[in-house]
Order: sequence, then structure tokens, then C-alpha cells
Amino acid sequence: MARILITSALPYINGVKHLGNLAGSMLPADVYARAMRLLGHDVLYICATDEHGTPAELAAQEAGISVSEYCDKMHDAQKQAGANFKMSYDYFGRSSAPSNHELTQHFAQILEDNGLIEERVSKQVYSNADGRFLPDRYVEGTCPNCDFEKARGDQCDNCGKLLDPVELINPYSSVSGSHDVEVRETNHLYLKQSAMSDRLRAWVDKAEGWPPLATSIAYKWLDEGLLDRAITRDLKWGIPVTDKTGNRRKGFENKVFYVWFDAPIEYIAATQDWATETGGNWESWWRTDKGADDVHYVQFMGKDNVAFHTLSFPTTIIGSGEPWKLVDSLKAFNWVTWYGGKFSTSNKRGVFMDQAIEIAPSDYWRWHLMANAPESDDAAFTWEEFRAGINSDLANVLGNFVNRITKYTVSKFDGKLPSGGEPGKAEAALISELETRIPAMIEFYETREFRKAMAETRAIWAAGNDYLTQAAPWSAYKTDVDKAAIGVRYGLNLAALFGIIAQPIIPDAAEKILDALGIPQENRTWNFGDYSGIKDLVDALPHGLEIRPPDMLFHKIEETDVEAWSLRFGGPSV
Ligand code: B3M
Ligand code: ZN
Repeated sequence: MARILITSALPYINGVKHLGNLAGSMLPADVYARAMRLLGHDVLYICATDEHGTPAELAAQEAGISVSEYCDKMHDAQKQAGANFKMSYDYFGRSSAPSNHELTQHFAQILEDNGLIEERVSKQVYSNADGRFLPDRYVEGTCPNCDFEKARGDQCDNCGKLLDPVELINPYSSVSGSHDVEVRETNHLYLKQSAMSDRLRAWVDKAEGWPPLATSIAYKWLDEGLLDRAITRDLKWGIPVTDKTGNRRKGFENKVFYVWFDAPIEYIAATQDWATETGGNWESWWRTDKGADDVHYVQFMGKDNVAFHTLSFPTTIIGSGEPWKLVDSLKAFNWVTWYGGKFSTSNKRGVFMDQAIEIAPSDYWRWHLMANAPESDDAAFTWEEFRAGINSDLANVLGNFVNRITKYTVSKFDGKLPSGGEPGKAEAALISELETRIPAMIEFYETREFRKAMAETRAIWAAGNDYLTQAAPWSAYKTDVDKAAIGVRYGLNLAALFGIIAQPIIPDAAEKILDALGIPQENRTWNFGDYSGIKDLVDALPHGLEIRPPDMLFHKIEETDVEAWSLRFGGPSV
């Protein structure tokens, strides 16, 4: 049994996330966490809302409420959205929690003591009309790279280039729209990433099991030469910059830490809050001097978050000189696109988590997004493929199988798992296929190759269908009831197996199947051992066991659904 710590990139607070966000961090982390628990590992899955920074302030302003009220509200909304998608978080925290304030101060202090944080004069855009400095998204203007006229201070949405607000041409305040802005000098704290470059490179060199997407991004930044980064901002909302006595640092009365400095620290702080709530031991997960040595830590994130997790956060952790746990495996994803383009609320393109759940059960989204996970490349979501995948994989292959065999058992065998019959060629072929596919599926989960894990799962379901077609108990029944009995018995055992392996991906449907077959909780695990017992799996259920057909497992998606959804959320015709 291993101890596995899992975190998914913290969803930003400024709105419920779209399917692409879900598919690139929280969902795969959840599927992985569930699979690892089924294998008997001790898993801790931590997530939280990321609540600081300019987008939070701006969104609150737009909503016409205070930032703290806005964050309370949106935290609850995101927690609910996670619950609706069956996220099995052990804890869902908030980066604005007192624990994170405290821990962030701790890291800032120790990094400064270690010479890795330095106060420097920097140039910032100041708005005379607003009477304040304009950090990041508070300033907009023309992109120096592509001439796009509405580039944000921190990044150009058109060409994707990361920007410094002072680089913008023709800058204006996004708060008041005023062009009466000037560049002024003010002090900020800088994290000296450049000084950590060699140590970071040595650490990345040793990384095992990161996808090339993650290592290539880390090396790209290292090769370009790491820049020291400002880790404070001119904002009110956030973690205040204090001195050793706990008072606001001189000259920093109107400044807070940069959101990307405190957000990853929340992984640890949320674990502290989990421990407070459950009586757990957070240090055994995070402090290598307190037992975290044997923890395997896996992070999940979209590709735009990789640099922060491979360079900035490790600078904080390694630079502290304290025995904190560093990430072991980092799983990064490309984008899910909407028909090849961007998700956009304002242009009615794409589905957000709260809307998705209104139109289809969470299992459908979970299956589709994982079966098409953007692992090696961006993956385009289309309604046509969603419909085709659900109707074929879930409704036809899995749903029909379970339906057909359980209904037949009721009509011909009194709803009881029949005895009788001897396994023959069809059974042998089935067993041999399971003997290669089940271990392969598990290995893909362990290596976090989700598309492949889903493909194996689908192939196992399909193998069951092939078996049933071959065994054809319905024809055998007329002449040889024993021959029919073995087909039905294997079929019911397969239905149970299908439910058991479906649990991480489609937990609701899996539960319905396993309940209908009366499988006790303790027999729902993935305790396959060395796989020598796979041949017994297909005849494991007690003979005479009473079963019932489950309620409707999956409804087919109709063409008319696709038409209506395309109109509402965008699609090929819109
Ligand atoms: N909040 C994800 C984003 O909004 C960001 C992740 C933080 S992980 C510490 O891009
Ligand atoms: Zn640009």
C-alpha cells in the first residue's frame, strides 16, 4: 500500500469553470484518486478555490459586492459544482483561509532570511483618475507583440504572450477607462528565481514519470534564463505583506502578495485545514522529516500552470531550506477546445460546469472528457462526438449488456444466478482476453494515461458483448438449459466486473449496476492481486444470488438534443 497525495490546480474564484478547466485538472485528479483508492492505496486528494489577485477584485466589482462576499458566494458555487460532478475531494479549501495567510507569511519570511527575497524599485502603471497603481488586469492597452488593442496587463488574450503592464502601448485603466495614466516607481518584493536556477534544473533532471509536455515547458524556461519575479502587487484583497513583528511592512501598506505566490502554498494550508477538521496528520503528508518521505505526490494541471509548479513553487519550497515535500509526478494537459476554438461566456461558446449538469448526467461528461483527454494534443469538443461516444460506449456497449443479461435472468431463471454447465471455448477466450486487458488497464491508471485506460475499459466491455454473442444463451436455452445457464452466469459476473472497473469514471452508473447485482461494498475494490485469480472473477458470484435489472442506466442522446444544445451553447451551425 502506498500513500498518494493528489492535488489538482486550484480553480480560480472568478466564475464557475468550463468543461475544459474540469478536464485538465479536477476530473483526471478525481478519476486517478478513485482508482488508487480502489487499489487499496492511502489517498489524500486536496483542492481549493484560488481566491486572490486582480480577477477576483474585478469580478466582485462587476457583481457589485465586496470581494469577500463575492469569494464566499463563488466558493460555495464551485464546491457545489464539484459535488455535482462527483469530485471525491478529501478537502476543498480556500486560499483566503487563515491557515494560508499564516503559511504564506512563513515562507516569505524564511525566503527573505535565506536571501531569496529582495525589495526592489520597480516601474508600475499609475492611474491619476483612480488614484492608484494598476497591477496586471487593471490595465489594458495595445499588445506590443501583436497589436491587439485590448490586451490585458498580465497577458495578451490574442497572441498569448505574458506581459508586464508597462509594456502596453496606449495603456488605460480597466476600472475607469481613463487614459490619464503614467509610469511611476514603487517598491516590490522579488523572488530571486535566477539564484535557484541550477538547483531547479538538477531537480527537473531527476524527475520521473512527468509527461514530455511538463518537462519541455520547465526546460524552456530554464534555458531562456529564469527571471526574478515580483511577488507583491498593489491591491487591497489578498495576503498582506508584514514584517517580523506582524505589522504591515513599511512601504507595503497598500500591497499584498501576488496570487501565484500564495496559491500553491494553499495545497499545504488546505491539508492543515483538512487535518483540523478530521483529526488527520497533515505533517505526515507534507514534511519529509515527519513521515512524508514515503508519500508519492502527484499534481494535475493545464499546461499554462506548469511553469508555476515546476519553477516558482519549487523555488519557494526548496528555497525555504526546510524539509517540505516536493511534487513527484506532474501530469499536465493540453486544452479542450470548443470546436477548435476558445470557450467564451460572452460569445455563448462552450458549456460551463453548472450548465453541463442541467443537460446531461455527470457520468456522461466524465466518460466523454476522460475518453478524449487532451493528453498528447489539444482535443476539440463537439456535440456530434459527445453524442456518438455516449450512445455507443455507454448506452450500447455497457448499458445494453447489463440490461439484457439481468432482464433475461429475471425472465428465464427467476432472477437468480443459475448453476450448471461447463466452461468451454468461448469462456476460455474471454478469460484470456481479460488476463491481458485488466492488468493493462490498471497499469494505464498507474501511469496516468487516461485515454488508454478508458480504451482498455471500453475494450473489456466490448469483450463481454462478444462473449455473450458467442455464448448466445437465448438460443441455447431452447435445447440445452445448462449451456444457457453458464452463459447467463458468466454474463452476470461480467456485468459485476464492468461495474467494478467503471467506478472511477462513471461512479453513479457503476453504483446502480453493483447495487442491482447485490455486490457488497467490500467486494467492489480492485483487489486483483497478481491477476492469477482473473479466471475465477468470471464465476465469483454465489450461485442462487438474487439480482434485479438496474433502473435505466443511460438515455441515448438524440439528434434533436444536439440541435437544441448547439443553439444554446454554440456548435457547428452557430
Ligand atoms: N488558479 C488556475 C488558473 O486559473 C490557477 C491554478 C492555481 S494552482 C496553485 O489558471
Ligand atoms: Zn498580443
